[in-house]
Amino acid sequence: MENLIFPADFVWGVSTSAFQIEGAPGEDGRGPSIWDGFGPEPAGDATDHYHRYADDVALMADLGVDAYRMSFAWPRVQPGGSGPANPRGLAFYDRLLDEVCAAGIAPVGTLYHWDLPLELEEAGGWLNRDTASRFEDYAAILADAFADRVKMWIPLNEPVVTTVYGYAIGEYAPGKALLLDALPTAHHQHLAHGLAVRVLRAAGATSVGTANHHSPVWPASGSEADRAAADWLDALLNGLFADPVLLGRYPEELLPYLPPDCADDLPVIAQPLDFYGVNYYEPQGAAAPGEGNPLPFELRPIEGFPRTTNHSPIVPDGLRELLVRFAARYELPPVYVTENGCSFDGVHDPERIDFLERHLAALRAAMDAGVDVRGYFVWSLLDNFEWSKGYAPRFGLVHVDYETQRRTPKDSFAWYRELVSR
Ligand code: GBH
Repeated sequence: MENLIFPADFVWGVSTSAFQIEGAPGEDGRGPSIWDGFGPEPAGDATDHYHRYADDVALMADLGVDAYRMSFAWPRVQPGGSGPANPRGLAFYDRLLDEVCAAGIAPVGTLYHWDLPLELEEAGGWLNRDTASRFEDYAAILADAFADRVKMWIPLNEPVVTTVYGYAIGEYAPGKALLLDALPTAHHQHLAHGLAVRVLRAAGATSVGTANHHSPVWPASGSEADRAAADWLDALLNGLFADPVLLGRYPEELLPYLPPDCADDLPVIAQPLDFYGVNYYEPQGAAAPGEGNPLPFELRPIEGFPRTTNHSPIVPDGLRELLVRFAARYELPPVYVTENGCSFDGVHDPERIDFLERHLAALRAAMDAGVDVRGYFVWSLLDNFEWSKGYAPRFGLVHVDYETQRRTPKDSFAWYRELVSR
């Protein structure tokens, strides 16, 4: 830890998302979302944060973090995804934000972390351009209600994951396997982002950014064909989600898969941001497509690194590589790592401490190379519902016993507390 020297005003935080922790699916008028009942293990009560939020804020106060990144559940705020706000849904976030602020912690609010109101999915979800307009209305409700307390705003979490896992391969809700026909969902999410940025600013929000998932893409070999495949996958996973926002254009090779008039929306999409939030977990391998593969690439696992219980290769330097590359390619606003973390079992979790330590050293190296990084958020405060993987992977600094909902801070919690207090 001694080597991890960060600026005095560096923002230390933790991240969560509504659906992964709240539970209380039918309470106070919350509508159904695409994730209710999706996947092999339903979320059910999750960590019951909806009722235990005060305990969880107390844990964060004890942890000593500067900021808390959470998300609002759209189906609590607008049960069917449109129309007037549900006052009881807003009241929960009102109580939560007051509690967070009273603890001296800055709330960072994500408007959308994947729990789309089911009614909107039935109308086409993110394949439907109109969902972006619905999102604009939703953003206006949250902006009016909470711009006085939320310090940093993030319209959408990881639109790449919605496009790829939700609509292209169907591992995540809504479970569509459209392959490259999923790409219009990227454009509609970008439009939703841009419309929300405008609405948030109009309501007085002074810090609006992103939480984009990015991965360095590594070719399986030095061959021309593998490198071309890696470039294509890089355009899909990184360029498609960063270029429109930061450069005001789409990667050339993806234009055939996007709505024909998408360029008209780029001025709304490319509004200047106050920060660029990056979620980093692991690099992605790519190789030239084999016989019969309709895609221009093939995914390859990254070999030669230790893995988490969720089978992610642990590659701390990928974070430095990614940030340095981004800073060279784009004129970035201040950067925040809005998520980074790992799944390991047990309350004694030296593996997580090692993971965080090494990723922070890589982050420090990126800063030494000139990248303007202002903060870092651990994914996650609590063990929680890990989407299609259910409750098996444990990402928390705090252990949750799902039988009793008892919270137990892990060794990594004590380690992070020490780090952020220096
Ligand atoms: C983040 O996604 C999410 O923002 C967060 O909600 C999540 O809990 C966290 O990572 C930890 O995973 O093998 O089909 O189950 C990171 C990107 C993309 C990583 C999908 C896991 C596995 C898909 N994620 N991937 S699957």
